Amino acid sequence: MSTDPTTSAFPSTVADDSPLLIGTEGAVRVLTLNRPQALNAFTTGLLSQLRVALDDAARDTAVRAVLITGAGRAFCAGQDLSDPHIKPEFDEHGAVDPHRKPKAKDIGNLLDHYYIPLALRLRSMPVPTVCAVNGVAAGAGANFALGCDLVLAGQSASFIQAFSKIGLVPDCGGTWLLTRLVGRARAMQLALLGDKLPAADAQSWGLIARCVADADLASEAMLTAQKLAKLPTAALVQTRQALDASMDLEFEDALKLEAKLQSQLGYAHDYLEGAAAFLSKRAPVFKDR
Ligand code: T3D
Repeated sequence: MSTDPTTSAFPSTVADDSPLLIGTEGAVRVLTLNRPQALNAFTTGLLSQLRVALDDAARDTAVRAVLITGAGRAFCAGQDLSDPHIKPEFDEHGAVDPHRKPKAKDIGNLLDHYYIPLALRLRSMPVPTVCAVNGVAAGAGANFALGCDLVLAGQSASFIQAFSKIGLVPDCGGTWLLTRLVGRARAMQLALLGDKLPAADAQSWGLIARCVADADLASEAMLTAQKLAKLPTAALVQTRQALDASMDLEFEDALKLEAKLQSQLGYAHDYLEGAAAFLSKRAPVFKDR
């Protein structure tokens, strides 16, 4: 992965100074957060562009996997705290003026209008998603990464639930994701203390799929995305839905959901192709989405 703060490891079809770089390699759409001077922190502009880019990838039937990463030394430092949409009022010493009632800015509105639609869009993508975490992922940046289907991180990357340090609760799905990924005890430790969790520990805790050498991250993430792109997309996406749903289901209801999904998939091209290819000892060509 690139450590040059001005470049990305992947090609892009948009201007180099755009906050979101968009590229395509085969059937993989690559989205690169590109505000390296602010560690790719989310502005409302970047959040909007990201959502539009995910919508485009979802609509484009040639896209069979999405790979998301960051330019420069960080993946994403979460919400840009200098964004005028949320920046609190300070006095000249950088302190909130106790004599002046701060003008209220409802952070919940920011979540309603930007983060919630983005997190829902990511989690409902009709193709698998891979995140290549190339450096620190903090706050909403960490939870956006963890919302992807497969998360790979470079060995120098880290995950920080930075919210408690600024008086907030984990958002962008953090409360839901953390408890499911690492259990309540570790979720509480991450969320309350806000300490940095190195990528190797994130892997051993089960927070992410894999920690790889920094130099291998871009190629490993692309290899993973290309591999996913060749697999039966509809089955992969329904697997995501079934695994997520299973956390709230009784065992028997999970069995019934599996049967319902198999009923649908069993009539689809990809299953017929997969079974036929296996029996005739050839490679399958999947195309359902
Ligand atoms: O409105 C709401 O807040 C609701 C939404 C909440 C969602 C959230 O994501 S809340 C959490 C927001 N994020 C944070 O609190 C993390 C803040 N950043 C950090 O703690 C540190 O920057 C890191 C641990 C991520 C990295 O530390 P380090 O030492 O490697 O880098 P640095 O020197 O702190 O940062 C480098 C530059 O990026 C620096 O700018 P400068 O001084 O070189 O001009 C720094 O200000 C800028 N930067 C880093 N994080 C943010 C940021 N600028 C704006 N917003 C940021 N979040």
